[in-house]
Amino acid sequence: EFMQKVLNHPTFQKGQAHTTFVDHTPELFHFERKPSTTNHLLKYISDVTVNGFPGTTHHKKVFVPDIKLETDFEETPAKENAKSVFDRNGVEAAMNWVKQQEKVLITDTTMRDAHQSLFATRMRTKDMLPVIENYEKAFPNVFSAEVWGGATFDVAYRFLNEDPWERLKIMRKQMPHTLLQMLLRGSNAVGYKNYPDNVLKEFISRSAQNGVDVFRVFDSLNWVVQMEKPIEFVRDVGKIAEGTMCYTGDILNPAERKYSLDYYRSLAHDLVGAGSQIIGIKDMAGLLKPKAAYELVSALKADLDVPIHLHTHDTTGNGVATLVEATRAGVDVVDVAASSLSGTTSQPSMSSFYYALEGNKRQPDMNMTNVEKVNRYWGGIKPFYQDFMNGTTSPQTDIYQTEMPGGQYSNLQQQAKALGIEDFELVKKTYREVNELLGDIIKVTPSSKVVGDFAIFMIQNNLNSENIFKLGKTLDFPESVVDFFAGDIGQPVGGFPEKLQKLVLKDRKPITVRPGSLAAPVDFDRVKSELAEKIKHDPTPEEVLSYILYPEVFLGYEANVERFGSMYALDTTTFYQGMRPGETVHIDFAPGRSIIVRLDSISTADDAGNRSIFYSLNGQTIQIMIHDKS
Ligand code: 3PY
Ligand code: ZN
Repeated sequence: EFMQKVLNHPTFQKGQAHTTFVDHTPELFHFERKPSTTNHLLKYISDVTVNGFPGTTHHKKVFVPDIKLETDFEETPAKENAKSVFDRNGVEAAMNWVKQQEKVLITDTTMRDAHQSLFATRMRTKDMLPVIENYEKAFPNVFSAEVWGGATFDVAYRFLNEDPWERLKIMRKQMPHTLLQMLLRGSNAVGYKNYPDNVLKEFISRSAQNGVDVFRVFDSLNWVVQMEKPIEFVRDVGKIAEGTMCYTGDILNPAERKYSLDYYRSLAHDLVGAGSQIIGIKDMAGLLKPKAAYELVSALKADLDVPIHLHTHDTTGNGVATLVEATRAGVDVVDVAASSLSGTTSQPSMSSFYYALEGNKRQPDMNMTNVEKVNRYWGGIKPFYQDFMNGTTSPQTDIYQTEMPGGQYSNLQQQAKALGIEDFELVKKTYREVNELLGDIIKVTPSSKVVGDFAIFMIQNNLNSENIFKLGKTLDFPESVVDFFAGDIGQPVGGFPEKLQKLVLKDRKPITVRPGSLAAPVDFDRVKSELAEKIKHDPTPEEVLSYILYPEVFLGYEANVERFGSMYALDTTTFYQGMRPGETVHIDFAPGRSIIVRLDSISTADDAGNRSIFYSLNGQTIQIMIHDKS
C-alpha cells in the first residue's frame, strides 16, 4: 500500500532525477570501499537539506526528468586506433600511426575539462557511468578521452565525497580500447604546489598502473626545467609524454613582448629535447586566434617530427574557427567536448567542428548519430549542476585582454562569491591589472591562482598598482603570492618584477633553482604508518599519495566516508540539494536493491540548534537528528 502511495505521489510522478544506475552498473560496486546504509544516506540527506551544500543557495528543488542514455548505437566497425597500436607496439609506433592519419583525430574532454570549466568540476562519476559504459560503441575512433587530472582529483575528494582513483579504475575497466588521458601540472602533479621528485614519480607510476596512457604535462610558467622530471617519469613507465606549452599573449601582435612565434618554436624544441613524444599546445584561456593557430601549427609541423595536439577553450566564441585553421595547418589531434557541454569556457563543440570540416578531407571520423545520442544525454544531466554554472552564456571577447583560463573562470567566481565579492567584472579587471604588475606571466594552474588570489586581495584591501607599493609594506600577502615570488612554483619568463618581489617577500630570500632539487624525498613508509594511525585502516599506496598531495582534504573525505559511507546510491539533485518536505526519492544501493524514501517533515530547531527530520520508508518512520549550522 505504501508503494502504491509513493507511486501516486505527485512528486514521484513528476519524475525525480534518477539515472539508469541500477540497470547498468554492477561493476561499480566492486570499487566501493565502504558501501552506505540507509541510515548513512539519510544522515547525509538531512545534513544537506538543513545546512545546504557549499557554494549553493537554498532554492526550490529542481526536478529533472528521468535521464537515460539511448544505447542503440549504430554499429561502427572497430578499426585500428591509437590505443590498439600503442598497446601492441608502444609509444613510437602509436605516434607514427597518429602522424599518418589523413583525418584529424580528436580527444574528447567532456569528462574532465568541459565540466571543470563549465561548472567547477562538480560532475559526479555516477552521471558519467552510462556514457563510460557505452563510450567505445559511440566513439570507436578517437585519439583519446581526457578523463582525469587537473582539478578533478582534488574536487572529487573535497566536494563529491568520491575517491578519484576509483573513477579512474572504472574508466579503465569500461574503456579498454581508448587511450585515457590526464592533465598533469608538471611538478605540481594535480596540486597547487611543487612536490618532491619521488612523490611525482610515484604519482605518475600509480596513475599509469590505474589506467592513464597519455600524460599532458605542462608547467604553469612554461619553465621546461619543471617538466623534465615528470616527462622522464612518464617515459620510464612506458606511457605517452605530451610535453605541453601553455599559450598566452598573441603571436599576431607585432608589439608582443614575450610570447612571440619564435618563443613557442624554441619552447617546443626544448620540450622535444626533454623527451616529449607529442607536443601539446594548451590554450587554456582561448586566446589562440584562428590565424595564429594556423601560423603556430604550421611552424611546429615544419620544425618537429612529433605529432601536435591542440587544446583550446571557446571562451571568446572563436574556438571552432581556431580548430579548423589548425586542421588546415596539419594539426594531428584537437580537443573537443560533446556539444551540450561545450562552448564558452569549455572546449569547442565536437559536432560543430565536425560539420565545419564538411567537404574537407581531414573531417574527423565520427558517427554523428551516435555522437548526438551522447550529446543528448549530457544535455540531460547538465541541469543537475546549475548551482555551479559560471553564468557565461555567450562569447566573452574581453578574455583576449583578461587572459583568464576557462578552468579558472568558474572557480574564481565561486571563490570570490564565498568572500562576498559579487562583482565579477571588477575581479576580471583587477586580474588583468595584477598580471601587468607581475610582468605579464603565463596564467594557468597554479600561476593563475596566484593572479586570482592576488586580485581578490587587492579588492579586499582597496589596493591598485599605484598605492600597493606604499600600502603593501605592512601587509601580509596571500600565501600563493608569497610562494610565487619566492620561486616555489618556478621562474617566470623574463624573471620576476624585482620591486614587487621585495615588497611581497620582505626578508625572505627567493630561490632560482628547480624547487624539486631542494625538496627532501618523502618517506612513504613513515607517511603510511602516520596515515594508518589516523584513518584506522591500512592505506593503499594510492591513499598514501592522496594524503601526501592533499592531507586535510583527504582526511576530510575519510571522515565523510566514516559518517556517510559512499554517495553513489544518491541521485545528483538530492546529493546537492537535499530534499523538501513531501518529496520522495529513490535510493539505488545496488542492482535490485533500491528503496523509496519520503521526507515527511522537518522540526524547528531545539535549544541546542538541532532539528529532527522525519522520513517514511516502507511504512516506517525514521527520525534523524541534525545540527542546524545557521
Ligand atoms: C588545470 O590545471 O586544472 C587546468 O585545467 C589548467 O588549465
Ligand atoms: Zn583546458
